[in-house]
Amino acid sequence: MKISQVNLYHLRMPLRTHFETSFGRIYERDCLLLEVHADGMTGYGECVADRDPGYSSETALTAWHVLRDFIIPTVLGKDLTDPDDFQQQVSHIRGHLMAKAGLEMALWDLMGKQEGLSLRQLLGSERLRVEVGVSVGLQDSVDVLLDVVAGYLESGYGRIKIKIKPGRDVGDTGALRNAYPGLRLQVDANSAYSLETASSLLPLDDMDLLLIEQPLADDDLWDHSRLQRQFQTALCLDESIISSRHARQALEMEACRIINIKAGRVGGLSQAVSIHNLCYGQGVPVWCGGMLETGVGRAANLALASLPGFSLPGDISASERYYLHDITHQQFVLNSDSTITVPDAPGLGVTIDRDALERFTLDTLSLNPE
Ligand code: OSB
Ligand code: MG
Repeated sequence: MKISQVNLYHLRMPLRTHFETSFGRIYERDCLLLEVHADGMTGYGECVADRDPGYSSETALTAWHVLRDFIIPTVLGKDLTDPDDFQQQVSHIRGHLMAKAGLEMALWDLMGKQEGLSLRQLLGSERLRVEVGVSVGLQDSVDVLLDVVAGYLESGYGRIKIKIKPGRDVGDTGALRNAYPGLRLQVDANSAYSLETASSLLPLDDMDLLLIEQPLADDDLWDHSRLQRQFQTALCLDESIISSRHARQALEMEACRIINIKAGRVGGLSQAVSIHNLCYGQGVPVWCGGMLETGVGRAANLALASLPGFSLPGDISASERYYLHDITHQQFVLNSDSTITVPDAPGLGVTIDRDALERFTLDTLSLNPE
């Protein structure tokens, strides 16, 4: 793949309803779209860094900077054999994993289009539909939460995740458990607790949860292992796992029993697959997390989640749960068995709605070889 041009788009997409986590509420979602030209073909990738450094230290603008000034200049005009070759070329750039993942996704799309294979086929997986759930943000009250969840159950979601934070944990979760005794339910704290304050979460251990996601800080594997010892319920790490090395170390120190895999967080689909392979080999369940992606990133998530080790439902909801208008022509819909069908066409299997793209674009930049 001889990279002849890369175009960057900074997008701001209005969410259908606001999304609130322990680090704040958003009404719109930023991301970058990468358009990579090589050998007369075009590949697309989504960089999931948001406007603010809440979930991650990266933002849409740090990713813009690092892509424009470091990552893209390294590969422009070069003939890359595959995504691993790309990772080698940019290995001197420390961190900025979401920025790297965005470009890597576009290379997967290009490679699939060149070879006439879908991303699912490139990754070698056979599952044609993947089980999904919905991630429900913090709501204004428990009553509103119960209403919102009732709506998603009505739509057919078979697994619910709710966001929690100190003061909005045991009460919200208990109310939901009482209302739906058999519901497949899990919670996500997005690092809102310390080892000391996390003792307030102990009542969750009797609420039959699938898992408790990322209670402590992202850089705190060790205290997660101390906390896991206090719980029967599996802890699941999201923010803390940024490579397959971290995954191995987290499992070795029993800091978690389940891992949430997000390609953006770990530097790309290739690293995401390595983490999957490590966990699959050890019988550790993984599932595919989400970053409120557009149709581009959602297509990649579906292909990733079709790998056999993804044994828990992913945070991959239907397009209409996120956006009134998405930037892909393809709209992902929920099947009646709480699954979404994995795209079939070459590469990511999506095409870009140029009118929608234009509508949501704040800034663009076109980079060409010198
Ligand atoms: O922690 O999983 C998270 C969204 C943005 C940032 C972090 C997280 C999330 C979600 C939403 O939970 C998952 C989705 O539906 O895309
Ligand atoms: Mg999470």
